[in-house]
Parts: sequence; C-alpha cells; structure tokens
Amino acid sequence: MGRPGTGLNDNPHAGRFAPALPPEGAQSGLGRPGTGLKMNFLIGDVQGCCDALDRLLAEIGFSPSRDHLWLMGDLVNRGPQSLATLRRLVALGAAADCLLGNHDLHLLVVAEGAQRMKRQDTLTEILAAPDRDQLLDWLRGQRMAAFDDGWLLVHAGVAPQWDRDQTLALAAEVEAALRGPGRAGFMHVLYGDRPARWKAGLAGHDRLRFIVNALTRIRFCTAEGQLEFDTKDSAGSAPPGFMPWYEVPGRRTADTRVAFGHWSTLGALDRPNLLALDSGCVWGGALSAARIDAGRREIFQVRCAQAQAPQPWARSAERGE
Ligand SMILES: [Mn+2]
Repeated sequence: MGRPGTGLNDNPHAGRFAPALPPEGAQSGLGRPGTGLKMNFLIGDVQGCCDALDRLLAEIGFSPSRDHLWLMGDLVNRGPQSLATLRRLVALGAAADCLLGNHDLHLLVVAEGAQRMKRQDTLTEILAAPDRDQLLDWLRGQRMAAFDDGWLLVHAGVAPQWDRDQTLALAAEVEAALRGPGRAGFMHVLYGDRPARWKAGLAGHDRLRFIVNALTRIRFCTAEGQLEFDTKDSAGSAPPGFMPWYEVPGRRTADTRVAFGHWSTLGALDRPNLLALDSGCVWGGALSAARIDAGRREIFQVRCAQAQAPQPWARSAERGE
C-alpha cells in the first residue's frame, strides 16, 4: 500500500495546497512583481504537464527575455505532454536551466535501449519524434545539481556526508559521464540500488550510481547515510531506523539552503534552509514556483488536473517515484 486511499480517484494531495492557492481559474495577482527586475524562479516537478507549466509561467509573469527558471527535474513522464514540455523548455534557451530527475534519466536509459519502458511511462511520443535526437542531446546537457542565488538545487536530496561543494563536484562527475564518449555504456550500468552507502573510496560505476541515486531518488536514509528506495509515502512513514534525508543529525548541508523536488507525498515544506517543491502536479495537486532572487522566497502555485491516479496495487518500482 503505497499512498493514502485505495480508490482510483483518491488524490494523495487533496486539500494540501488550498491555503496558498487562488480560486480555480482566478488570477490572484498576489505578489506579482512586474517591476522590470530580473526574477529567478525554481519550478517543481512538471512531469509532462505542459499546460500546468504554461499556466504557472503566466501566473508568475515570466518573461524569457528578462527572467530565469530552474526546473527541479522530472520534466517528463507520467503526464500527458512530455514531448511538448521538452520542446517548450528547449525553446526557452538560456532563460531555463534544468536539473535531471529520475524520470529524465529513465528517458535517456530507455532511449539507449538499456531498459524497457514501464507500464505507466508516457515517453513514446518523445522517442518517436522527428526532433528526438536534439531533445535528448539537450537533456544530456542539463545539470545534476546547481548553486544559484544562495540555494543548492538538487532533484531529490543529498547524502548526509556531502557538503555543498562536494555535492556540486560529485554532480559534475555524473554530468561528464552523461555527455562523454562512454555515455551509452553508462546507461547500461546506471540502474540499481547498490551501493546503498557513500564511501569516499567508491570508484567507477558504483561511485556514479550512488551519486545518481542520492541526487535523484533519495527520500529516507539512516543516520549513517544508508539509502532506502522502497518507501514513497510521507515523511512520517519512515521504515524503522530510517528518517527523511534532511533530518539526519550532522548533515553537512544543514547550514546550506537546499531546494529539492521529487517527493510529492511530502506536502509543502518551507523551512529556513529547506524548500520542497514537488507539490504533486501530475497526481492532481499543484505545480509550484519559488522566486529566489535577491534573498526572496515567494511561493506561487497553480492547481493541476489529475493526469495519473496512484496505483497502490502496482509494485513500488512501477508506482512512479
Ligand atoms: Mn523524481
């Protein structure tokens, strides 16, 4: 049993976002800047919901010639418009940078033939598109982690032993592997849950696989930093001995502001040094943006139609991390 409720129409996100949202279809105008200053936004997991992305960009008054976006990863998959989403982001040019999430890496792995498509994947239209190669090349050029306007940006989280600079350096190792001459081979060894724990001496594929798993899949880990991948429910559902990665005592990024996506059942998390931005767009929740330029932290959300129902009967691996 993966998510609350068992019916097809149960929405794990129902009611969680109501206080921050304008009435459906309304333009709140709240906090809309329109000052002519460059704005920098973080945007949560779009997962192929291009209409929601367009509505959010309208809500925040985004101007590609003036502003900048960081997409927090999981740009594609599960939602109905993965191809349109990629094309929209590519067309934004330097106005949009993206992190790679587990679903984006899954697209690259499937495109290489290293894994089969899963039942709920909605990636076929990309793989059949005439501009497929350009889109996949663009995707390989995106980031595994970044630091901007005082925020460390990751799709899922960080291992507790890593500080900001080490996180960025390790992310760069994976980025080089994704773009380098051995990238096709890397796609064949990228999947797997081992090693479960970081060691400085990790080398080769084990090292890269751990970095990828921590940055794009982590939710729970032990105080010693052992990762756990089976539980996808809220922070209160940690298996015995495990805790949300950001609660680990002594986490070396504790004094760094960290923003992440990936964990749609977490609910809104807005702490001084922590911002969770996956508000479950594809599951019928909301798509969120946070404005972060010049020390700001202003949250915007648009409601989303439910494109996927949680499927508690599906194996956890298929349920849609
Ligand atoms: Mn994810």
